[in-house]
Amino acid sequence: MKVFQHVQDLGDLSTALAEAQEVKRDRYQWKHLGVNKTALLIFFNNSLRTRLSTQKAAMNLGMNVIVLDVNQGAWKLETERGVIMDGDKSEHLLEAIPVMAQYCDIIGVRSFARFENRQDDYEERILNQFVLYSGRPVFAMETATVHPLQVFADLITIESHRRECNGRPKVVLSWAPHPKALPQAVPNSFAQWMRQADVDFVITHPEGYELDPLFAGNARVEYNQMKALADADFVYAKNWSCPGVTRPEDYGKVLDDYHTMMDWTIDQRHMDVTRDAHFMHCLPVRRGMIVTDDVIEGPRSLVIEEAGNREISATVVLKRLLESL
Ligand code: AN0
Ligand code: CP
Repeated sequence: MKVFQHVQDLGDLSTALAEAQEVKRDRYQWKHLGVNKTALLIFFNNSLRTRLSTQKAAMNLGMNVIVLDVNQGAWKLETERGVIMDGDKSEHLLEAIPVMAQYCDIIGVRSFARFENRQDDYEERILNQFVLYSGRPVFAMETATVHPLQVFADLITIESHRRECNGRPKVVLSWAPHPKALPQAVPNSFAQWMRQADVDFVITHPEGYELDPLFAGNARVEYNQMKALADADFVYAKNWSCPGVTRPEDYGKVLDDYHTMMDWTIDQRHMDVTRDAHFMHCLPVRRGMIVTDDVIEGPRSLVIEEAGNREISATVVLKRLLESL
């Protein structure tokens, strides 16, 4: 595997899930693979989980790790070609990428959607430049449109609770309110991966938040949140801004004042219509907006387990990338 961005990059998903189980059994068994190999983790945006779990995964595999926060300490990077660089940016990404590649064997990139131009975001212009100009295997640590390490961990989490469900699990991705515009990376990837998984998948969101069919395909959408949640086994809450599928001019916008959308916050009233569902969220989460304190703290909440499985998903992915060197 030279690039990790989409579910297809892993090949057969059940093989990858079996590999995750093998990692869980003993996460240090491939310690020899990464000896004298260096992972460079590049963050254009903040992170707690991705930063820590990916470093831990690299260490599990015996790798060295370098972490770079581009906006703190490095030169500000220009990403557009053809500009006269007379502003605050001292270096161009097109020099920075091959330079950074000199010092590592594998590169992870976190670069969120910028919401300036839908096409630039959905073409993954930043990630693709790393793929093109680094000559190294590259993996997404949440890019403009995807967050595969997160949803791989989420799927590992769902798999380990599958047996508690009565038959094929019903997994509901529910939009929830948030005061600021957030990317579509998590719901895009979640939809893409759930469509490949052995689950009954339903998406619920207010009208106007339709995910790009590139990721959601023909997944079932139920606009009535309570109807969607009925008999759910897993409730995966997440906010996302307008994907701009039907109205490109709304891309990246919060369509309604969040004060008017607080019915969508996952509280016990929502959980009561489910089949005693597990609550899931990728974190970080805003309590009182996305979910109430009692639900996230309750016995059915899986949020800490999901975060723990980030180390597992990252170990599988880095192992696959190391094997390709
Ligand atoms: C980010 C997002 O929604 O994409 C990261 C989630 C893993 N969340 C925030 O910026 C709060
Ligand atoms: N879930 C997740 O990716 O968290 P961070 O943004 O803290 O890395």
